[in-house]
Amino acid sequence: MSLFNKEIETMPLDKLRSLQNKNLKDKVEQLYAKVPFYKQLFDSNGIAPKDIQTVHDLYKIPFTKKNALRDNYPFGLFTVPKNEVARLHCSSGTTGKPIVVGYTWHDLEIFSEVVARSLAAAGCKPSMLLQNAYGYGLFTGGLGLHYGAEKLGMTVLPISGGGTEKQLMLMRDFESDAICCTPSYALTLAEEIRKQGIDPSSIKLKYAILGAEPWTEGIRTDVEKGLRLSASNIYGLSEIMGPGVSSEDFEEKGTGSYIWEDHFYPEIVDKDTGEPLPYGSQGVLTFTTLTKEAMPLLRFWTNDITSLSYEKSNKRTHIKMAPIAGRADDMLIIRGVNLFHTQVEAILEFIPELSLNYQLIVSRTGTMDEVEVCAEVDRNLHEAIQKEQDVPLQNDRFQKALQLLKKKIKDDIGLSMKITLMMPESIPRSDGGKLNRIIDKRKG
Ligand code: ADP
Ligand code: K
Repeated sequence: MSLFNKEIETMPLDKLRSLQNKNLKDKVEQLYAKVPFYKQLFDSNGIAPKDIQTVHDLYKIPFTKKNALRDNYPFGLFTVPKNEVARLHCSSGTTGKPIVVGYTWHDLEIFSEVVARSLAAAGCKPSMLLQNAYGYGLFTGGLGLHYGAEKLGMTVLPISGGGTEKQLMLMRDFESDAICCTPSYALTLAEEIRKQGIDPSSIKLKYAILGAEPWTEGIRTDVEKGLRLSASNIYGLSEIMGPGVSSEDFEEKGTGSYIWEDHFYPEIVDKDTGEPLPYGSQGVLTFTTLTKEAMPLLRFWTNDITSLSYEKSNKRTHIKMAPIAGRADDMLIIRGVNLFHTQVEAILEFIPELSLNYQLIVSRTGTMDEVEVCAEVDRNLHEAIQKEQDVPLQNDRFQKALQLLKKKIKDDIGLSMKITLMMPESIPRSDGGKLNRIIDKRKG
């Protein structure tokens, strides 16, 4: 099947645009009338709702950034009174108060619809059993995947994140067909299966739907090999809806994730100037919600860095986004060079002596910023070498890998980094949620 809503997912672009434009006009009028923040934004910038006729007029509207949600905490951006809100979620604010988002019943319907489309795109079918290892609670992941899977007609195991032993037991006993979690937690599960010597054929998983943090092709390979399944990306954020804003098709893996653009209109803009960028250019992703009722947002600045393209899509007409390189606010600036941890990850993928378990440690001596890459060596090779050598990390093969990593980082990224080889299992793993790959010691 793979397409959950064929009519919408394959709608000709001109028809899709008309639908978007019609909904956009309604949304703008509604926001102007009901949300003081937007009325003020329009008035103070000399924009009237009638100035926004099509998605091509969006550039006239200033961005809505995260601070707008903080300033209007908790319900100031809602278009409806609290008693008309069916559900509230929060996303982890970095400081103090969280970001609050609200959904009407209709919003929850749409949330389920886009997640159902995403699961179908990832290969899931009605009647399959989904082990939902996304966190349940204020985080949008758990409940978001849950209702989407039910809408598709799947059976849901609401196990939530963590509890690896139990995950592995129920996965085998219930013969789960699919699992959703963070990519780093999928790696944890794969590693445990190996370590415990669990017979891989006792695991029936066919599909993994992974998201909530950036990941690269190397991780996909490790997860797919370790769990013997097909792993696809799912992307989203609370402010716009939650997971299911975009998703990969399992038969078109590696060509980007379809954005369900009948509901979420994307733009890519320059991270410094905010200027709209053409398809293919990398910049900050923004979304305008076209159908959301409780808390619609115009040109919401996600801070996520990616690019958009129509070219490679074939099954569906909707636009695709490239994998997220990172969040603009997680981007390290080291001696004038911009750095995302995914860039180091993408290099590690091609060095078989090294695993994808790594951490970047950023520190400052005097005025110089330094990055140290702590890279765990490949476990199998380490085991093999250990039989002949007391200090396997000193082995030539590992030392050559270290030099290669150093050189590739210098060539590809333009930075000299200190490389420290680490023993297998010495770097922290995901215990159920997102994994922090960067330790910034400059922040005290
Ligand atoms: P929180 O902020 O509490 O972690 P959110 O779910 O709102 O909760 O986080 C959304 C953010 O997570 C996105 O803006 C993006 O940075 C990241 N994210 C979500 N899915 C993916 C994905 N598939 N790939 C890369 N990053 C992702
Ligand atoms: K590798």
